[in-house]
Amino acid sequence: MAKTLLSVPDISCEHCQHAIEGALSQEPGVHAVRVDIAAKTVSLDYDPSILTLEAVGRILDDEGYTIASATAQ
Ligand SMILES: [Cu+2]
Repeated sequence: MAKTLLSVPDISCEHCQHAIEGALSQEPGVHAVRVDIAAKTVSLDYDPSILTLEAVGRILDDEGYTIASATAQ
């Protein structure tokens, strides 16, 4: 299990929160995903043997969001 904090500057409202949480929460390997609208961050608990950060980046890209940085927690 890994925890990472993703900085996603495009997050601006509840729509963004629901889009990102909805897309990631159904992904195999994701244990928990929490969007903080004010901080513009995504807190992600995931299994790196199932899901890579590169794959997370592509999923967010499909939703229209770009990860600015990822910090392991
Ligand atoms: Cu939004």
